[in-house]
Amino acid sequence: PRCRPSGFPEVMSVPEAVAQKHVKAKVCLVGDVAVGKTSLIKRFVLESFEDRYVATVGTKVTKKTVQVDWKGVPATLDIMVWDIMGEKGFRALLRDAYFEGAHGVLAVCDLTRKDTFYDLNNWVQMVRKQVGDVPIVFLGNKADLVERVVVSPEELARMGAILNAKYFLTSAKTGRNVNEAFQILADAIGHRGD
Ligand code: G3D
Ligand code: MG
Repeated sequence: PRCRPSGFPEVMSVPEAVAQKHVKAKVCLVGDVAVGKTSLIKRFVLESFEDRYVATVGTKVTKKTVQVDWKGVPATLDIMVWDIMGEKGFRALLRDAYFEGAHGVLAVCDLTRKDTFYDLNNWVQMVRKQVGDVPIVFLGNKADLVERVVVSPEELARMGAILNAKYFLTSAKTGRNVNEAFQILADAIGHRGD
C-alpha cells in the first residue's frame, strides 16, 4: 500500500484546481451600424477576421471562457457575448431582452467616423437606463486605418472619464487590444462578483 503520513485524511490531497469556481456573465456589445461589433466578437471568440460584411440578424450569442479573479478568488468565467444589429433606435421590445441581466458592456465606435464617437454617449445613457451601473468599456475600433482616423485617444479618454468607462484603441482586423479589452471588462465584472 502507498505510504501516507498518518493524520492526513485522503480528502486533503485533492488538488485545489478541481474545486475552482466556475461562473458565467452576460456581455453586450453596443454601438452604431458597421463600427465593427460583429468583427470584434469574431476576433475574440474565433480568432479570425473576414473582410466580407456579415450583418447580424436580430441578436446572436456566442461563448468564450477566460480566467478572472472573482471577488479575489481565481475563477473560470464563461462570457456569453451578445451581438445586435446596431440600428439607432432599435426596437424597445428587443432592447429590453437584449440588455436583460447584462453584467457588462462594450461600447464601440469607429475611429474613422466622428458621429459614431458622439453616439457613444447615447448608447451609455441607454445602457444605464436598462441595466444600471454595470462596467462599461469603450472601444475605438478600426485603429489599423491610421490615415483615416479622426477620433483622437484624448477625446476617447475624456469621454471615458466623464462617463466612467475605460477605453481601448482596437482593431478587429489586426487583433490589436481585442483580448485585452474583453479581459479588462471580465476583470471588472469579476471584481464586483454578482
Ligand atoms: P457591426 O457589427 O458593428 O455592424 P461589422 O460591424 O463587424 O459588421 O463591420 C462593418 C465593416 O467594418 C466590415 O467591412 C468590417 O470588415 C469592417 N471592420 C470591422 N472592424 C474593422 C477593423 O478593425 N478594421 C478595419 N479596417 N475594418 C473593420 P465591410 O467593408 O464589409 O463593410
Ligand atoms: Mg454586426
